[in-house]
Amino acid sequence: MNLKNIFSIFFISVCITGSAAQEIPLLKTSLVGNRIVEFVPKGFDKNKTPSLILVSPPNSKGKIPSDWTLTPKFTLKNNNAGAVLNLEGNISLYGGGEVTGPLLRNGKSIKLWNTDTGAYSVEGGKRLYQTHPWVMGVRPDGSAFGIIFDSTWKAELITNSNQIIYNSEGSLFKVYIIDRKSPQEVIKGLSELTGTIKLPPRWALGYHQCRFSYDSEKRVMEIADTFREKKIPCDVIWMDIDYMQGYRVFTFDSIRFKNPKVLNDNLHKKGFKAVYMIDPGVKVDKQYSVYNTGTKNDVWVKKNNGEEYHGKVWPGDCAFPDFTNPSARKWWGGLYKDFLSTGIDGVWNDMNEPAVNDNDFPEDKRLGTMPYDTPHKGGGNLPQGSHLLYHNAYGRLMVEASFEGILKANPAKRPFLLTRSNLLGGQRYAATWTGDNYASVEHMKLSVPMSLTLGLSGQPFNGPDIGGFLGDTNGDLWANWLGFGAFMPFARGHACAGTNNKEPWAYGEEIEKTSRIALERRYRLLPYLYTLFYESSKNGMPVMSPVFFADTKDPLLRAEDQVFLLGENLLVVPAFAKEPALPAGIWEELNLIEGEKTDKYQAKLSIKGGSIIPAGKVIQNAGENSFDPLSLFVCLDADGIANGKLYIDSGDGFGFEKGDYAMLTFNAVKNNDTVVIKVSNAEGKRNINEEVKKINVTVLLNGKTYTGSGTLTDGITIALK
Ligand code: NBV
Repeated sequence: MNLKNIFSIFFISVCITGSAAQEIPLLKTSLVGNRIVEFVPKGFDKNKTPSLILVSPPNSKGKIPSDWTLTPKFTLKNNNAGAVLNLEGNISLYGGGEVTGPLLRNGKSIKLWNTDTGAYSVEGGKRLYQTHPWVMGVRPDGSAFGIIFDSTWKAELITNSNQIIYNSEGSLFKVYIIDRKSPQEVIKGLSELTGTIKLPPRWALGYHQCRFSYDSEKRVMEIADTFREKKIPCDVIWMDIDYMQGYRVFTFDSIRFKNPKVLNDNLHKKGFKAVYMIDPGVKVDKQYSVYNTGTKNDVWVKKNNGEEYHGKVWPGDCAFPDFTNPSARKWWGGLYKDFLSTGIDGVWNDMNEPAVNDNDFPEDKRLGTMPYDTPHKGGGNLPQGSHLLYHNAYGRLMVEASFEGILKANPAKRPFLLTRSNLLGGQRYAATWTGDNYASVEHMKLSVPMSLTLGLSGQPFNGPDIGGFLGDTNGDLWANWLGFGAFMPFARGHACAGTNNKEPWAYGEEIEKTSRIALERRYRLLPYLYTLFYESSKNGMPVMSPVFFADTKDPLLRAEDQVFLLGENLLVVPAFAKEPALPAGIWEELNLIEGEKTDKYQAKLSIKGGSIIPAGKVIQNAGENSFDPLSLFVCLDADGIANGKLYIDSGDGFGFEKGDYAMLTFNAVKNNDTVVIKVSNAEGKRNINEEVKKINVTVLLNGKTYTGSGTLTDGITIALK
């Protein structure tokens, strides 16, 4: 070993631990995808650190490219494995999944230990509900790389400007590095390893209204009726824990939610869907069938002495399914059949860090979850292991079980599942929201980088509790938040028990009008949004992207996290944004709804030169026909050309997998004083002649608009005068 090596080992050791750590040599390095390399340290044992992040173990695909430069160093200190990637040059760092703080992650550290953290208060916001051991680096030339630490052990992730450090409290793990020409290509690589979202039902892209809790069937219908009376678009009403009988999961309160089938039918008649909460904790109650069948099927997490582990949650003492065990997952999934047969459309898995209330323990004994040495059974590909290994995967394994059960119960429908806890790769099973935020301007602003970072960490289907969950919300905060929250991938208003009413009409007439405009704008853009979700389900690209995606070489955009892009062609500038760094080039303001321009709360929207954005008409829920007529907004590039896409299918079910969809492509070319727009039905077998009859086109050019209309087949010519 030469002096240089000795120095580097010493340097790594001191940087990681403050005291000496042993460097572990590499056992194997293989190319496992297009510029994706797998690194396996000597001594790695999949029975100690199973992979729960990747879709499946990747196969070796030939030689590592000769220009490959990135190699992690593995370390072990007191049997705790770590890895470090040394960085050269000026690298912008992103990722880490669910994080507080800015989009640009240089000089940050987070704790990977899923935690119920109201108002993001635990450890100053460094520890949240989810685990994403993933960092992406973007070089000055716009090329990028990403690193996955394939481990679920309790850990810390440090993103220094010259090093990415991952220190776990468990055994050795594999590392994957993707090194490609752009951040977009790196995100695609992440999805090649960890999977993509499944295409959600179209209704899930509408606006969702929630509260902890709408506490009776009557109250739920009052809320639903008010949306329709006031003509404020909305697709979903959510049932939080109060619908349950004494907080027992899979039951309904015998007085206040006596007839869930009737309630759900009534909601459906008015064009709403119903989503209900299910927590992992099952009340220990020998009169309760879920507890009894769980016991019979031997599904509960047990302590080292073989007794059932019990922890307090809403219903009091609870037993917890051991989701590491395939038969426990199957049993859990099976519970959804009867439950969903009441007409429930979607499911919300909460408290699945898992969160346990141990406030009656002495302060130094409080963990907020199971003791770390609690054993989990494993089974199938998963070894037996401690809670320290499986805690960060508990929510992810729960949503796998829920997803499979929901799909089995309703095989002809696309599952919609929302989860609070998850793991990198868990986007394969569930959408997410950013937990219990606070009704403050600070948390409103924070919701943008939080959502962006989740999108850069493989989870495009996410959003915050719009308006803020904890604390009272005033009209000004609500309107500001909804003004841009209406363009986030998951758009749901939510409120904690004991706080003020937070529906769009709760703050008086002016804010009600603002809310209607904001949501009408979202609903007009549903065709574009749905197309983005379809593409994301294919290639893993975020739906909501950072503005540096518009020009990956522009250093001024790297830290911008007030404004964001929807897809790559629509810029959203929230009303709160102060001197944001905006991408250069042609961007034309897009107006969709009368009155939006003079409303101080609405985000400003602009279309990128060279693109065509498809839009629908204002509808009250996503089940209505949006394309009567279809609108196209055209913004030409400097050469007078623009292109766009529109994905159309039935909105639910799996017909699209057999070709029942249409992918339209639009192409606009300017010749002297006219713009000619051609539509082609590029992919799919769906006949859309009845759905899309008339097309209205608006060309946006130098701040002016030119309009005209046509049909699918004729092509459209717009005169620029
Ligand atoms: O089920 C009640 C709440 C829910 O509304 C919220 O969205 C979750 O994040 N839940 C947490 C339990 C505790 C709330 C104080």
